[in-house]
Amino acid sequence: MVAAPGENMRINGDRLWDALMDMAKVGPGIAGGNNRQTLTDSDAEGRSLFKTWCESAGMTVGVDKMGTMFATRAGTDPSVLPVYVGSHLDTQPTGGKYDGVLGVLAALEVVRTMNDLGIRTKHPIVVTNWANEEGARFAPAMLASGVFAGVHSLEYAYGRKDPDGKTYGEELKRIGWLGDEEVGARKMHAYFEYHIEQGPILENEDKQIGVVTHCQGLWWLEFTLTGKEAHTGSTPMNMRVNAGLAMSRILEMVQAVAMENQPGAVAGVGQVFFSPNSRNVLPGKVVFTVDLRTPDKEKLDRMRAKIEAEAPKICDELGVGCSVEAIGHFEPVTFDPKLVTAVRNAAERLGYSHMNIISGAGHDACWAAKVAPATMVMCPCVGGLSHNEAEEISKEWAAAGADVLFHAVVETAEIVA
Ligand code: HGY
Ligand code: MN
Ligand code: MN
Repeated sequence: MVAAPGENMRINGDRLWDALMDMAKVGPGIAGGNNRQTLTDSDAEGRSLFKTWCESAGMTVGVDKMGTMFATRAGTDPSVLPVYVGSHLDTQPTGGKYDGVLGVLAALEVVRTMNDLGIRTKHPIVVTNWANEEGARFAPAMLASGVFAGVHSLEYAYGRKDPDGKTYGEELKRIGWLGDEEVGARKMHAYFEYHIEQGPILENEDKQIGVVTHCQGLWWLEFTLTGKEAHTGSTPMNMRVNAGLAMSRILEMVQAVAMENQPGAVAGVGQVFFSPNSRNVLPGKVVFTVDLRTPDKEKLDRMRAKIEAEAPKICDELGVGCSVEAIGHFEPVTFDPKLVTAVRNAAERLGYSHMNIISGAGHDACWAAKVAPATMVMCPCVGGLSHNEAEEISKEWAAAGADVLFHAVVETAEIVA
């Protein structure tokens, strides 16, 4: 066995960048990014393109019953577990070109480079495209990797509905990507995920590589407030049962709870539904999701308890009904120290500046870490901006992280001379 790839071994940055730009043409957004939401026709188109690329690289593609794609490059020893490496091709409705996509296409680039260099490894390599990482259309986020890790049942996942009432199971069948593999039947020797940071730290610290040691935990708390539909013009202020006002006061309270728990806590709301959502009707129902995160488990649960205790008091003052359901959760994650070291050693071997970092965003690696040793590699993004069509990275950043991924994956998969 060769201990590790030579420091001169690098991926083909131009080929990686071309793949990113070609995939970005599938499901374009309206401002230069992407809208390739889970289980839409554009998701299906992106999946087919990715499958073609994998097969051209000599890999065989399997699909499980959640629609997650697994492209396998054989190892020399079929008796050992594969090294998995991947991320997600689905995007936010106003997503960028790199969130998730960089990790999937960099994993493909690792295999393409291994083919170019004639590298054989003891462990197979499996390039993975997890279905529904974003949770934008079907909550919660990381749904398919959650089923894979045994956190969600397949039945729960199939029943998740989008805002139009369509279910995950129906849509997966409709786009023709319902696979036959049992979800979670695959066992992993290790899992790597390469991802843009989606925050400002690496760029501000002028570091090329994030050595991801942890990921912060999350709660998604879906509030349903019940007011009384009434005329916005003729209803006196003292007669209103104003669910919209209650929501705004709850958002202020959520902000205050996050600020009371600095540093290292975030909370906010990205999605609100008013019903009937008519300009001159006070809402009878308001539904919104609080997204709460921190790397500290005790703080995470304490903040959730505070928010869930304060919200009903706010609503009571206004005569508004209040119910809450936790629709998403994962505890803070500690990634595998051995794999974290492999990433750090690769960055050093390749001469890339690097720093330890805690992931602010959630990733499929968080669930993979429940069933296998897992870790991540990060690259900076411009202005720390993500979940915005203006998300941007440099070609050099993309390639540097992919080089580190290549070295860490190939080393873990054990090169056969
Ligand atoms: O919400 C997240 O952290 C991820 O982008 N799904
Ligand atoms: Mn992502
Ligand atoms: Mn995302």
